[in-house]
Amino acid sequence: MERIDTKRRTKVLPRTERPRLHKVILVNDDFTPREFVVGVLEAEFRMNESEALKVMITAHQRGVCVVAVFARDVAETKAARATDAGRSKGYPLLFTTEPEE
Ligand code: NFA
Repeated sequence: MERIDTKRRTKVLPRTERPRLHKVILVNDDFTPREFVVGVLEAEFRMNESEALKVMITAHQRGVCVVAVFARDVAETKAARATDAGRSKGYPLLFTTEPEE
């Protein structure tokens, strides 16, 4: 019986794509005290005071600032914890996440 030749002759090269990193973004608001934002950045994102001040001021002046990039689950957890820290004090402080290009 005639058999159909199904043997693959072109080699399939392994291609492992790395999962995209996600940015944590600090969003400005008119109510959260500056020192509180700095404290959250230090505690949740392990920044020193001058790094935290820079990020806070950038968000204050431009509306948003990228805080750091992480694997998606880490970014989402940190953004949620940092947002909750503000909410627990009655502040509208907001951290969001978005995938890197
Ligand atoms: N805009 C806030 C203030 O003037 C400070 C702030 C900065 C809040 C960055 C949120 C994010 N008190």
